[in-house]
Amino acid sequence: MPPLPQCAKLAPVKEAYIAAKERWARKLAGKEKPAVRSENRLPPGQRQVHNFPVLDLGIKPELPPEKWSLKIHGHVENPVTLDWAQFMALPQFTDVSDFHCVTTWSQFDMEFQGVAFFSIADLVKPKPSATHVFFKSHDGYSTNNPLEVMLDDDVLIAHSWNGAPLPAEHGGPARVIVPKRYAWKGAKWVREITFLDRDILGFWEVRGYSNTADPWTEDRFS
Ligand SMILES: Nc1nc2c(c(=O)[nH]1)N[C@H]1C(S)=C(S)[C@@H](COP(=O)(O)O)O[C@H]1N2
Ligand SMILES: [Mo]
Repeated sequence: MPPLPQCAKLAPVKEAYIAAKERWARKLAGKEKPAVRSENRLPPGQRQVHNFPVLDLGIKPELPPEKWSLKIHGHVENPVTLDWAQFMALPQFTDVSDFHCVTTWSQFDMEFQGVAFFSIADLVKPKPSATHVFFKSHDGYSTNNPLEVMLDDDVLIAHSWNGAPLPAEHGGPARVIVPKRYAWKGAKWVREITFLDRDILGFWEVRGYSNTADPWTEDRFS
């Protein structure tokens, strides 16, 4: 019997991380074909809009870039706190994706530019124990996602939208975008990212919203 391939011995998250890294290498080299989208791009129960509504907790933090920082820590080898210049010096990534809000509006073909979450992970190097990621924002908001979800090749921390700096009401100077989840899974005005060895529920997740938040199965409430 041939020996098991090396990856079969690795923890599942480690395998997911390596698979994501390979996908990213292909994508950044321009070799990755765009992901096959569903025939019908509109998830069930959603309607398409052509504006970009604003949803927040009634607080709009004022964050000039010189006051901005992003702390990234937890179960990682290299915890960092990035200032704006350091964040902007990371590899830049542009991706067009659809945006689905749980309040039933979807907007197609949103062009976001920023830093791929994968580049962030590559910088801080998650330990094998890291399984989940928790986000904290300047308005007191928080949300959480499995690390595997965050390593998808359309997930980014966006600083620009349709070629212009992300407006403050949409989370500027920088927000998280997780296209395959309802939009509450993407923290606006993100200030802290913690890699965890377990799941911790965020602001809406403790208030009855689904923890998985998959628009295609209408996974809205828990
Ligand atoms: N910091 C922060 N992030 C947040 C929210 C929030 O209130 N505060 N609302 C979430 C929800 S419910 C949605 S639908 C989207 C809305 O983003 P938008 O206002 O840019 O449309 O942001 C998500 N991220
Ligand atoms: Mo939302």
